[in-house]
Amino acid sequence: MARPNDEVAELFQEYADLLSITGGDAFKIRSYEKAARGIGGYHKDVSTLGTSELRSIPGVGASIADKIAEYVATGTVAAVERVRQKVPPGVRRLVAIPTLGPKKAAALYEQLGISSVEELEAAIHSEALRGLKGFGPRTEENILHGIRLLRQSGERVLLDTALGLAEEIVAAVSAAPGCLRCTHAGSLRRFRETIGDVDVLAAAEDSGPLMAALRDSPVVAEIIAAGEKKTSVRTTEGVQVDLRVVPAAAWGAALQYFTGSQAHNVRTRVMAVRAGLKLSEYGLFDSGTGELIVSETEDEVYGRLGLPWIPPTLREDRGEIEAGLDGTVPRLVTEADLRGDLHTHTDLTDGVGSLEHMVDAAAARGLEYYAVTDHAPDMPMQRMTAEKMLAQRERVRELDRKHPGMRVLHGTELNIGPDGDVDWPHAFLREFDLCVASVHSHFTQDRATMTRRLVRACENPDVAVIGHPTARLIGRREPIDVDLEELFRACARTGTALEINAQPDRLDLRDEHILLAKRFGVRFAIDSDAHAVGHLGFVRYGVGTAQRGWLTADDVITAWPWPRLREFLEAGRS
Ligand code: DGT
Ligand code: CA
Ligand code: CA
Ligand code: ZN
Repeated sequence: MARPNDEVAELFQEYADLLSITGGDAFKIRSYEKAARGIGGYHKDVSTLGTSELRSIPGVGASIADKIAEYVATGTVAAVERVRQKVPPGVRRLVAIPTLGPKKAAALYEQLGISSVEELEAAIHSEALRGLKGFGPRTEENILHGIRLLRQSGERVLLDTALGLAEEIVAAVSAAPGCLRCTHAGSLRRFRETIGDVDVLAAAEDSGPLMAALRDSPVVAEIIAAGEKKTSVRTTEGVQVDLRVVPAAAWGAALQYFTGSQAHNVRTRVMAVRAGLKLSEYGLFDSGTGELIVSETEDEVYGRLGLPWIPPTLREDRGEIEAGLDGTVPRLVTEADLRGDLHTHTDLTDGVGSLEHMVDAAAARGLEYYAVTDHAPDMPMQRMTAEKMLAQRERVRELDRKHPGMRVLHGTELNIGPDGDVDWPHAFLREFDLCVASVHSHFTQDRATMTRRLVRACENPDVAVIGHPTARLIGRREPIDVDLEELFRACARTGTALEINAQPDRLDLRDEHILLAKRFGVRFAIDSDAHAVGHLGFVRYGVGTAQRGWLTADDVITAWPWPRLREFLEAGRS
């Protein structure tokens, strides 16, 4: 996704929060929130659009289009700056606490003068919030929990933020004179779900121009350290980036070293020693003569250690070394293996793309099948009805005819109720091509109740996929408490797939749980859960996560050809 869109979306969301803190008009607040979603999900870079085209973005009218143009031209929006002046930065930070929100933040500031997370914590402990309207003991507990979550997610950023940043920096460094190679390494190359800092590696004889290219990048806010071998900077978004430059002859060894993980590297270093070699950040050396062994590729490095090349997503010391020695490293599922997407939304519910637009974009990605799965009625704010669903189905059937190369499926995302029931009766559900079912409420049930609830959903013959199975939001909401092994057994027994939801703030199921589920014989659906055209590409994060769970294309139903998937769906229903 284009970065200017993200910047503008974030700015408008901040504006909505600020307006809400300062008691702004509710309609205006909602319209900026809606515009933020529309812009964030829009498929074209807003900095390249004229005002009339800006107005065709969902949620963008004349005045918002002007503000986008103002931002593109000047880098700021005067109206946002004005309201920023009125609210201390500490109060804005309060809004970032999960479950707090702008209204409560405003009340805390106005009535108690609380203007930082630390002050809020102290106020709760000294019971200063007691008697404040809308703040019971339960709220206090939620706020403290929210503060803990905020601190846990700490300085780590989500995959899409880190990857967007890395791509921008790799492009800038690659364009510098004398740059022979450049790529990102570290946890980002391993597709860990959150990224501490972004590691970029380059090869050149002379590192000077490459380091300069990084320092001069417009995303850099601060230079932490500038050396000949390594430069560290902090970006405007607060992310640290380390650039290391090595000679081309050491590229393979350096890339292997800086990709990590540390646990994996400990294993490879020991193997090197046993082979009479020394493997370090400076290269691969003969430990007798101290001579640098030319190792321009990782392939050569692993080869010297008696191993096949190991995919970065496996490098966590979770058995990949043993598999390498045995010759049993799996052929991992790749993005090119994916044939379809089984969980997506449109503007009929909370998406921002129209049905036609979403389907066209899916076809342009070359998908073989694509399911539209808008929310079901038990999620009240979506205002879904059976009539709307049936009307959408007609349009889906038409689009299916319009795209002979792609099967357009009509599905829905059901809500798994507190007892495991779903929205509609069987007679209505069986007319869908498939149903995804997800937990969207009652997140805090005890483990036994939650487990029974999910197992019942699996046992429902119309439910083909459990969406975002643990319902976590990274850094914002804990996973539900469920007996995973019980759930995995139920999935395997009933032929229900578990989703690997590829939204970067979900990645749910996560890697370790995927590894475990696979042992129970569970199948997986890598889905974008797209709410906008620009989200369809999120599947790359789902694939990275699936790889970290050691999955092959055979484990992933969205990598299966349609006839095999159809059989799976039918078998689950009989
Ligand atoms: P992060 O940044 O916390 O998300 O995780 P990584 O894995 O990117 O860790 P980072 O940035 O500290 O270092 C990048 C890679 O460099 C790491 O995966 C392995 C390697 N590395 C860094 N420090 C050490 C070390 O002290 N020993 C070894 N063996 N490897 C290291
Ligand atoms: Ca790192
Ligand atoms: Ca680093
Ligand atoms: Zn959902």
